[in-house]
This record gives sequence, structure tokens and C-alpha cells, in this order.
Amino acid sequence: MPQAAVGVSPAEASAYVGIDTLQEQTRVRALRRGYTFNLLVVGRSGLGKSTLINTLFKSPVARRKEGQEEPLPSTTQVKKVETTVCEGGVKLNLTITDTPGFGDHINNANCWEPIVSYIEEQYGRYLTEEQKVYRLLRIPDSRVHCCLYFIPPSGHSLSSLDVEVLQRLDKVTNVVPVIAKADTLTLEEREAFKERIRADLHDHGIKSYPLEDTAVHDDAKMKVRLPFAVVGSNQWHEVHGRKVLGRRSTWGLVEVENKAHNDFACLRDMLIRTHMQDLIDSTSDYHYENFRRTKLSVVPNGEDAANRKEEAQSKL
Ligand SMILES: Nc1nc2c(ncn2[C@@H]2O[C@H](COP(=O)(O)OP(=O)(O)OP(=O)(O)O)[C@@H](O)[C@H]2O)c(=O)[nH]1
Ligand SMILES: [Mg+2]
Repeated sequence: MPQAAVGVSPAEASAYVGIDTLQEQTRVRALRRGYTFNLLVVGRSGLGKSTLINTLFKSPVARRKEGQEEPLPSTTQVKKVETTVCEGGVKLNLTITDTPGFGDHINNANCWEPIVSYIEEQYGRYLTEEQKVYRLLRIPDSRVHCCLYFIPPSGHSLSSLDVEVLQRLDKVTNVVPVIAKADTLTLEEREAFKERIRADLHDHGIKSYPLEDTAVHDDAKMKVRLPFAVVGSNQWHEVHGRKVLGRRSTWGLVEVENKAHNDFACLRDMLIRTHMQDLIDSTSDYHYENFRRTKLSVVPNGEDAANRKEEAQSKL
């Protein structure tokens, strides 16, 4: 027998159905199932993509053992780093996929192709599994929920290569542009650069995440800091007896986690605390659905199923 909500009159209590317990039921189901979140990092060579992944894994997302580390080699192939994080009984399967940087060649045409193929391959796997007669109750989800796109800290504007890659990526996944190596720009330069990038994204019709019309809580406060200007580091430093990740130079220390120094913590908050569920849902409901519809509407001999349906209907 469901329990009537506290503070309701006897008349209301007799009419109480218990729909409000759905929230608790959903919570229990989510606890049991856990969450899967897949992040992809993309951008030109040497912008700190691999370093930022390490930073995320060292920061409270998934703290690993401390220690000074060797410099990272340049990434030459797609590499996945997986971990399971448990907090307050909630299990998160987190996968971050690192990709080799591009833009080093004289001809960078089609440099986005391997990345778009990788994203579509994950949709394809999911679709194949979904279409099986005897399918898994819970299909393993390797679909990319969010793509972090690293913008060089040029301080000018988006380059034509960045525009071209972003225009391809926003069609297939949620893209969050970030300004790399933010410690190389002054605070004024950062703000001006952010404004310029926001205008460039708008002018080129690039739909970066979160979209203009999404209203996930705390959006307004977060949106003024977009695109996030981030700093990554492998090195621990001691500040007033605390160990912090940061980058030390002769004039001082840039703390990775300090929101006054850069937006790394804001980015992490958005990815984990405020927008993770929305990123997962929009991948499934929008990007995957687009892929699925395109795949299924083309029959093997190249004829479009939608046209055939229209033809059939017109004959009726
Ligand atoms: N100033 C500064 N340097 C950084 C930052 N993050 C990384 N670096 C340095 O930039 C260099 C390249 O870093 P990686 O993380 O290997 O860059 P990447 O984007 O993975 O490079 P590829 O794998 O070649 O595409 C290293 O020397 C890092 O120490 C940052 O936030 N600020
Ligand atoms: Mg790398």
C-alpha cells in the first residue's frame, strides 16, 4: 500500500495514487544500472589534449596515484582510457578517448574524416546490436556523448580549418569547444578571444553545446564563461600545505582547479555535475536518431525507403 504524502488532508489522502514515488523508483533504478559516459577529445596537434585527459583523471573525477610524471608523447592513434568511479552509491563508467592531433600537414583536407568515422562507427555498433532478434537487455554504449574540441590560443579568431572541422563535428555529436593552454593568454585577451569565438561560431552556423535554447540549470552563469579556457597539467605543487595540480613558471603558479585562474573546474562541473544526463539524452535522442534514420532509410540497392513509401501511398 503506498504511503500518502506528508501534510495532505484526509480527503486528498484518499485520492493519493503515489505517482510521486516514481522519482524514487527512477533513482533506485539509476543506482542499480549506473551510468556510462563517453568523452572524446579532438583538436590540432600539441594543444594539450592528452594532458587534459590526465588532468581529468587526476582531479577528483577519478583520483589516481600521485607523483611527478614524464612528458607525454605525441598521440599517434585513437586511445581509450576507461575507469569506473563510485560516489554516494552511484557508479559511473567513464571512457575518455584520445585522438591524434591534426593540422601538421601542408594539406589538411579531410583531416576530420577519421574522427567523424570513429563517431559514426560507435553509432553503427549500437544500431547493429539494437536490430538483433535476440538483443542484449542493456546494449553496451560506446556512443560519444561529448566531444571536447581544442581551439589554439591564438587570441585572434577561429581558423578556417577549425571552422571546417567544427562544422562536420556538430552534425554528428555534442561539441564543446575549449580554448587550449589558457595560461598563454592574459585575462583580457581571454575575454576578448572568447567573445570573438562566440561570434565566429554564430556566424558560421556552428551549433556548439550547450545549444542556445537548452535550459539546464545554472546555464546563464555558465554560458558567460563559454568557451571554457582551460589549463591542463600533470604536475603536483604544494600551496599552503595543499597539493594542487598546476603549471609553474618563473612568475607564478597557475592552479588547474582554481576558477580564478582558468575554467577547468567549470568544464568538469558542466560535464559531470550539471549536463551529463542532458549530454547522454541528446546524443541518444538527437544525434543517434539522425544516424539511425539515415541508415535505415537507405535500402541496399541505393533506393530511398522514404521515396518508396511515398510512391506506395500515392498508389492507394
Ligand atoms: N602552457 C601550457 N602547456 C600545456 C598545457 N597542456 C599541455 N601543455 C604542454 O603542451 C605539450 C603538448 O601536450 P599534449 O598533451 O601531448 O598535447 P596533445 O594535444 O595531446 O598533442 P598530440 O597528441 O600531438 O595531438 C606538452 O609539452 C604539455 O606539457 C597547458 O594548459 N598550458
Ligand atoms: Mg596527445
